[in-house]
Amino acid sequence: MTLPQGFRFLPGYFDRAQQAGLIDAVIRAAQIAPFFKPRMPRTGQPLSVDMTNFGPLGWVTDKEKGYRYEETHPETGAPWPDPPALLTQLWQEVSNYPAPFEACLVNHYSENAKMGLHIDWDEEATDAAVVSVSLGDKARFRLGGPTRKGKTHSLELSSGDVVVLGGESRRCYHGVDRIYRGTSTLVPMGGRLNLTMRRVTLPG
Ligand code: MD3
Ligand code: FE
Repeated sequence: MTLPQGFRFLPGYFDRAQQAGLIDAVIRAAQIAPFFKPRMPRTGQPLSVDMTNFGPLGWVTDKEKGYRYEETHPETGAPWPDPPALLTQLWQEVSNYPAPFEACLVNHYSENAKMGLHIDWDEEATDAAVVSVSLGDKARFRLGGPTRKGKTHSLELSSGDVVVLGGESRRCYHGVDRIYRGTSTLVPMGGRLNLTMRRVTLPG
């Protein structure tokens, strides 16, 4: 299978010191904006990851209102913390988008967490790439095509890797099948952190 157009894999983009700095920023942000348990629309079924966000907007989901972006934390009502400068810089370097990202979703995967195949489609600015940073334990990432059926491609994502999902890849199904426990010692609470930067509203 050939990878979709617009998909870029940048392994080892961040060195170990930068990875540690980003993890530290997440832990400090989580003191202001604690990790919350996202729940599926209607059923209220919990996702296996925990989440928080950086930036003017944050992605949230609950039983009552479903998937959406909000300016404030669902439990504290406070604005999301500012993103670390390194992420703003990364977006400028790789997104090729003329406006800054608005949301940086932080997913925490403990050893048994996974994310089923889905498409990210809650943004108006679907012309903007999604930029992802992996930190901590390795994960098996799966990338499919624009329909749920059809072939998928598996990729191991390691701490410090960056993935840019632009062009056609932005509309592709993807998910995380498994976490390889204990493959990194960088995350104090263990497991894997994934940061995804997204432009939500159309600029201008
Ligand atoms: C491909 N996160 O938060 S990041 C998500 O590792 C999400 O936590 C995964 O899927 C994770 O929505 C995968 C890579 C990624 C992010 C967004 C995409 C791949 C994507 C959007 C479209 C296509
Ligand atoms: Fe996604």
